[in-house]
Amino acid sequence: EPSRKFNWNDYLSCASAIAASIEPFKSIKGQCPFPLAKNPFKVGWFLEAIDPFHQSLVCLVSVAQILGYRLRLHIEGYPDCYDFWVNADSPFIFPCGFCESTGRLLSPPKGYDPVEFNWKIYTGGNCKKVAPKHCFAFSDDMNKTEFRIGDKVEAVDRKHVELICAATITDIIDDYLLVHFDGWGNEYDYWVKHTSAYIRPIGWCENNGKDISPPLDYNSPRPFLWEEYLKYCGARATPESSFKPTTPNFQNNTKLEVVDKRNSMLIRVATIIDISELQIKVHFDGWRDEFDDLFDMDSPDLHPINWCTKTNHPLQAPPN
Ligand code: MLZ
Repeated sequence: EPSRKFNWNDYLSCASAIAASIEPFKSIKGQCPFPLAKNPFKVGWFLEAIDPFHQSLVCLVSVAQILGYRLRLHIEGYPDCYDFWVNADSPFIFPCGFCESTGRLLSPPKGYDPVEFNWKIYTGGNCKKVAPKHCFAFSDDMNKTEFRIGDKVEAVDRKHVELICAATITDIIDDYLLVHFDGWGNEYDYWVKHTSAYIRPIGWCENNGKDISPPLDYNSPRPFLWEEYLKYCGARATPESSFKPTTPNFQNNTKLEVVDKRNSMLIRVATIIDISELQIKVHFDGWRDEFDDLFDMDSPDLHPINWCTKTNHPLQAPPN
């Protein structure tokens, strides 16, 4: 059991290293970066979740595995290779019936028609149960932001962070926004907190001397002119005053606990080795540099030291 043997105090003093401050984690996870409650979920329970591979979709999932405060979710009707891990307080998981009661279309298990599919029949015909509502961190579906669905913004493409593109807010849940890139497929869509530095008001690129990626499907005059495009779409730009971009203040050369994306079940001892405007680069202690990995600043897979111990999750100690 690597988690029992590994002791952060000894490790930090031996390496004369310092732990990452918990401040940046607060700006990602909220006031308390360490969960106060136990993981309330049980293996086999059904719930609804944002599909991490196609974030505009909410799909029916079941809990396949529980590890400390994390869950491995299985997308019903799809192979296990699409299983994914979330924290139990993820804002992107919902009780069964969420889509139905909020006017969204649930993505059904493979082979079912999205309109005909009835989650009650599907989950009732099985010995699994639906996860009770009190398990979920999300409280309601209210828009807690000044953004409106249909608003135009400039947004960073998470898959190509060097690009800032014309985008539309296509859904809102609580204080999270769904970003869609105009003219592009939904594989680039992502959810982001409304205070994120990934979204900017229109005109931001121009004011900051950066090129904007124009909408793909718009025969734009060169250079791309937002004013004309807004008129063409009949859309509103979110007012600049509604943006409150915050950047977590991570520090170089500090230690933390990080999910290994090559095997997301594992959380490893790691060091921040580079910080850019939107991402941090992490080195996994004891591993070769080729395993260094980039994480978005708001990634739910970055944790302060002792997160694993406090949440009863194994921590992979650096190999000797
Ligand atoms: N080179 C890539 C860039 C895609 C950028 C999409 N931005 C929303 C391509 O052309 O596929």
